[in-house]
Amino acid sequence: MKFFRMRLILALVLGITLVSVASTYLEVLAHEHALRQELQRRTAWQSKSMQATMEKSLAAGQVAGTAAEVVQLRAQNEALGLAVYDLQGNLVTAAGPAEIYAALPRGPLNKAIQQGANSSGFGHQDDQQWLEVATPLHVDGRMAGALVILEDANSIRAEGVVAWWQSFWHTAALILLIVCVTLLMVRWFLMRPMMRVVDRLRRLRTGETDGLADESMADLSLFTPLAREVKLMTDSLVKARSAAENEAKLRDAGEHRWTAERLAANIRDHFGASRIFVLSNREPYMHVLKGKETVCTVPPSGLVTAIEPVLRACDGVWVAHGSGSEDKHNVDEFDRLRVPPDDPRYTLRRVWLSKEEEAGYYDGFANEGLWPLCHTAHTRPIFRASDWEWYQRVNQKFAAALLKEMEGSAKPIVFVQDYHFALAPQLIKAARPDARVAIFWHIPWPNAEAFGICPWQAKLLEGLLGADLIGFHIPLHCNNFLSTVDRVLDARTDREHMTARRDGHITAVRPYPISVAFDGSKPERKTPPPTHDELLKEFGLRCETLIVGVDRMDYTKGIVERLMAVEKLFEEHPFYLERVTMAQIAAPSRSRIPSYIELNRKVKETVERINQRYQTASWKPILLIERQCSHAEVDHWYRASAVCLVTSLHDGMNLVAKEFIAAHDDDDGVLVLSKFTGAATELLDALIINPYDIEGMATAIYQALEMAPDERRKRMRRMRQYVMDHNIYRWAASILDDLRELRIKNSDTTDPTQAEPASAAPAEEPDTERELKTP
Ligand code: ADQ
Repeated sequence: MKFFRMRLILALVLGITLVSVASTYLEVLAHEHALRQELQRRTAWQSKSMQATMEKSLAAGQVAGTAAEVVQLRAQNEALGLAVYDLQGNLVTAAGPAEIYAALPRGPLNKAIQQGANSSGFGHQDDQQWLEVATPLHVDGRMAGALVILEDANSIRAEGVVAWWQSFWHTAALILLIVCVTLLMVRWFLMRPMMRVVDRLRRLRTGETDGLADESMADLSLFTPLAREVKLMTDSLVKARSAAENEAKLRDAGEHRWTAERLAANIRDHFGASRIFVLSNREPYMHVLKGKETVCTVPPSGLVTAIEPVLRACDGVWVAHGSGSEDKHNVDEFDRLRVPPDDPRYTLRRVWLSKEEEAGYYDGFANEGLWPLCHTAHTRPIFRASDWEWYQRVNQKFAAALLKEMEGSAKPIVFVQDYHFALAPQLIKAARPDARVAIFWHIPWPNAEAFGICPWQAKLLEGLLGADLIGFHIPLHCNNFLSTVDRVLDARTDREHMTARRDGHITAVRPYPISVAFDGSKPERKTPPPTHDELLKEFGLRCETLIVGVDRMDYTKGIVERLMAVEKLFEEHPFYLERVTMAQIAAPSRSRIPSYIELNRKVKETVERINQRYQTASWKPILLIERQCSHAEVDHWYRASAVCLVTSLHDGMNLVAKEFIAAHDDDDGVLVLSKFTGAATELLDALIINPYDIEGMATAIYQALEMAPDERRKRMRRMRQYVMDHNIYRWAASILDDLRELRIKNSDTTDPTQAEPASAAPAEEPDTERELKTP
């Protein structure tokens, strides 16, 4: 450090001195030049003023008179010397130092006589410097000689010396100032942040990681890229260390809980060279404008949480719709980008959709047709032939993009997501029979009669049966699916082994209840989570107990029914007035679709009506927050709420129920859960309700509010343990393990790049043979 400082000081002294000397030299030169010009101009002017007098004196022809004139003029003008020469250059008379006249260069004099014009030049002898100005003299219009004036030029040199001294002191002061400021800056802006980085790295090395990830790196902002790298490295090392500790604890306790790390290790160990490809409508990273800046956001989605560790572990490819406003500006020429942006581990391939494609495939067929078809929520599905056309085309488009990405990958694993891509499994399998294809259907599958409403049900089933494995949340949906296959297609289903066989191809149908990323590790919190008072302060409200509902604004979620149940609670138990508030956090969803616009209106109208009926100046029965919140915000609302209401009219699983449980690390809180959710089959300690029964719901909310603390804790602990043991990592691992366990003749024996389409295999011969582990 000392050596660095010495070198820095030396470099500063040398640098500043060099610059100062060079600039002073040029400055003095310029100043002297200006002074010389000024002296020349002044002397020439004096000479001109004496010229007439001297010419008159010469014309008189009396040397004595001329000499007297010279003496007088020299005295008047305070000149160093004054002399008159004849035409031959001989001195006629002079006043001033004789030794100078003896040494005077003849150049200016000769030039003046020969050219008949003023001439000048500087000269010096010993310490004396002078300016010599020779002016021609005429008598009767003819050249008669020259007048030479000598001016003292010593002052010019003296001024130069003064300038050098000034520069010296100036430079010295500057060096002192700059060295001090630089040393201070080095200390404040370089050494201090560096010492912090060193301290962080030391703490990482020695395992003192408490609160390390939360510490701000703001004072490293001068070195933004370095700060970012250090922050990322710290975060990932802290995570890795805590994951390793967690794993060790689990091993020690003989537990086999799934974690992101265990999932990643499982994928790496078992999938070998096989690459994993995911197809979903929603992308895991989205580029959007925030103010004037482009930011990369992660949509809050359980799916992203589940699939990310898988793709990260095996450097897979995720094909999805590029729906962010800035997405197109953030891909390469093949519409790909490496993600996560800060720590690239896998490839995101974006597929672009036109407005018509989005309207027909997404809004139309998927969300106005299949969504209400699969949810028994009494909203009539709308099937338009044009939407079906778009749905087919878009499925082909995504399948083509996926197949392109799969080129050159041996025995690829394909994991298709949701009801947006029912046709993709068949399209993919036909082109790449060596691929293992699974699809997970995130919404319910209704009974065969209900599904029969869809005019293209056979095509949808054929598309799905292209997959080797179809996953639903619960066994009921699997059974409904197999019944639909039985009823619609010429296929053989096997309820014992849960398979459907068609054209020699067997598809396994299994339940995989989806879950949340909860592995029991303590949430990283810089400060204690906000209380309900702190959360309500922003809205100018107060209450004693908070109830929460978190949903996409969707008619399947039973939001209006829930609001009516809360109203009923206040009607029947006015004690809760001004004591209990229900916060409904509703993320806008599918807002171009008429049934969603209508729901939005109805929810607002109901909230206003109930609030007008009961609200006071600082309390409201219902607080409606209509926006998409960050995961952390949602987590704060869960944590601050004593009761969570999940009242879906029909729901595949419902992740909100599990998120509420995961958030309550205080082991407190009551979940009121609709019996029409997949979650109700797992979370047996919730208060199970029928959302169509408003009174029953109100009673359950009352029970939740009145439940004894011990009872609440007992139930919550049991549910937390269940969700921890059945988390999202277990979900992903089960599906991928089952898919791996399938023994597909094509993929096990054929060179994948040479693989024949499935349809080319003889129909009678069993070309697939499977054994599935029990999930
Ligand atoms: P969804 O119908 O979207 O999912 P759900 O499972 O409840 O329903 O998941 C909603 C997610 O969105 C949750 O993670 C929740 O935190 C988040 N969310 C809701 N409102 C939000 C808000 N205002 N701000 C921020 N985040 C919000 C479909 C099926 C479900 C199935 C899932 C997963 O309909 O049945 O459970 O897929 O398979």
